[in-house]
Amino acid sequence: MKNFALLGAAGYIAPRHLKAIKETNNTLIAALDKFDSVGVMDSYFPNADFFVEFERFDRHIEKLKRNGTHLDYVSICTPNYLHDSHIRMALRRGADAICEKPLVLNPWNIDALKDIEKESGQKINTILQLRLHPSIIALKNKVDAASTNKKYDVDLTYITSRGRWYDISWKGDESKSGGIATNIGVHFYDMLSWIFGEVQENIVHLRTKDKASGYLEFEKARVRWFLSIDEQSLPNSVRKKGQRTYRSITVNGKEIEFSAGFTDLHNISYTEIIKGNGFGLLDSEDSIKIVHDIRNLTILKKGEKHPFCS
Ligand code: NAD
Ligand code: HP7
Repeated sequence: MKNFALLGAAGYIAPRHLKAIKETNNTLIAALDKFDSVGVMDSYFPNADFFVEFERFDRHIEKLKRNGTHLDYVSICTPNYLHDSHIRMALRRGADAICEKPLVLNPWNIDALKDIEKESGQKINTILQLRLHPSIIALKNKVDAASTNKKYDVDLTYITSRGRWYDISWKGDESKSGGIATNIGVHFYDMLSWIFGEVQENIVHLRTKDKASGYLEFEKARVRWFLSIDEQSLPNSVRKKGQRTYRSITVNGKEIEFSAGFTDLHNISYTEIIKGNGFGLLDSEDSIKIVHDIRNLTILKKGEKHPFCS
């Protein structure tokens, strides 16, 4: 049984980590959050210690260490811009890190983490759960096995409506979240580069607070992509059903069904991490470079636009 600590325990994603720690038969010994609404811990680890101040949390971890309790993993569910700092804290305490995506906001942050990983001998893992989705694995296997040199034509539409709160929270602040392409799109840029190889061209056609769209060319695919958190972007047929999320990938015109089956991917991520098969710094490099470029590229009016991008 491994000992875990959790940072960001009061947030939206923390319960998926609590569940994964429990369902992989491990234990949570301590948790930290600046916000004290963490009653959810009772459903998983009522005996874990909880702190709202970093210094008290740190002192507690130090005390446990002196008393012979080793901290194996620190799970990091805090806002994106704090990840690298919280990863360093974990590694300095002799624990491996399990950090939510995006691991960091900029490519050079990864270089700095490589140094600390080497110095400490600990491992930095991240959550890239789309790589564990059965439909996505099937698509990768098909592309790997294909003998054609012809590039696939891919359209990716990712609409996941958010209310007004999003813009007020840290997620709406580009300096903290990286903006929507970084905070939400990073999943599909990672998936695309994992399946279709290195990026050859990256063009941005639209970049606002609630929408982004562009064209990415990979070794094996030409991708028109559209991402939105505005419910007005939903196709009418989807909105009529009362659905607020629409995720679609077509490959050479054929739909790949991947909207379902997201719920237990954190459990699978934890199982693989504990076996030593977690995704790490090298796995994150391509998608972090893509999102960094998307944030900084000049917006082009012309080119191969996604049909939803007017
Ligand atoms: P959230 O805002 O709901 O939760 C973040 C929590 O961190 C809050 O409770 C906040 O009080 C706490 N926090 C902020 N600063 C802190 C600090 N210095 N020390 C301790 N706690 C602090 O956000 P969320 O949606 O839970 O996102 C958390 C992370 O998970 C982000 O990196 C996000 O990108 C990622 N995430 C991933 C997925 C996924 O599908 N893999 C889904 C949602 C969020
Ligand atoms: N929701 C909340 O109540 N609070 C939140 O903070 C977020 C959502 P999905 P996930 O928005 O930050 C995706 O779209 O898949 C509600 C990204 N992950 O299925 O869980 C929401 O209003 C993730 O990387 O959300 O998370 C819906 O009602 C990104 O950080 C419901 O939860 C996160 O959005 C489900 O919403 C975000 C993927 O796209 C795989």
